[in-house]
Amino acid sequence: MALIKVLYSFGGTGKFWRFINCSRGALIVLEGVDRAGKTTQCQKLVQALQQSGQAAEMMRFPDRATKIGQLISSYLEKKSNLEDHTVHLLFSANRWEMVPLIRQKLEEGINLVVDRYAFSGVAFTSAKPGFTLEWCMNPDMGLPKPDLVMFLQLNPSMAENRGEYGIERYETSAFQRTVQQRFEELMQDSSVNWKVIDAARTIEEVHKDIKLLSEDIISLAQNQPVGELWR
Ligand code: ADP
Ligand code: FDM
Ligand code: MG
Repeated sequence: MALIKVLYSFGGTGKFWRFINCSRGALIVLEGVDRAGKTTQCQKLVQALQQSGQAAEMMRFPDRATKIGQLISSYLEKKSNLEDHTVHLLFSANRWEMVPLIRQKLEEGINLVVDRYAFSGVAFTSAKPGFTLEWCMNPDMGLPKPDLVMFLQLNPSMAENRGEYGIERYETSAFQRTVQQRFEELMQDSSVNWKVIDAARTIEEVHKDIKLLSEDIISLAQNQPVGELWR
């Protein structure tokens, strides 16, 4: 009876066990150019982890639901214009506003699968004229550091074959090619745990690799503190 009460106060056996175990969730990020398959793979990974009994939730950036996210969304939809530095800082602020929630979920033992993070922030803004990588990285320094960043590698011409680009800002092949180059520069940084995934294969083949890498990092991250990005 006492045990049932304890389990009830923890909201279930999963949370109770994680409390006893003191293990945290892993922060897993998927990056890549548009159409590389990030959203598809994030959804499949969360589903697969949940099916194997692991707590997992998806997050995406920009998170268009917040007030800052609404400003960003309107900019991306070309309903409003924002000065380039300003919108870069808004994208970063949109990540910082989620940090308390990210930390809370990780502490609760929930694995977070994130569709884009600061790397998209830097790659997209630094693809504009007059922006250095260094300037773009600054506002995101100190964010919770992902335990693993999987870069879905897809030749921009193959990405174009996956359907017409939409009408949002940045959805042109010339811009996407520059974004790809900036991602390649970011991947030279060995302080981040980058893994390059060949995204030109079938959805299932790509998923298999992503799932294996994620399971490994979930075990590794359990007993390590969350790091600080680019610090
Ligand atoms: P992203 O989030 O990176 O922009 P999506 O996951 O939205 O990419 O996928 C873009 C389009 O390509 C969707 O129509 C999706 O069904 C399709 N797609 C995703 N992965 C693959 C794949 N491995 N092979 C072929 N088509 C894919
Ligand atoms: N994007 C995304 C940025 O320019 N900066 C950022 O920090 C982030 C997270 O927003 F064009 C761009 C990348 C892409 C758009 O599109 C978001 P999706 O389809 O919601 O991922
Ligand atoms: Mg997407």
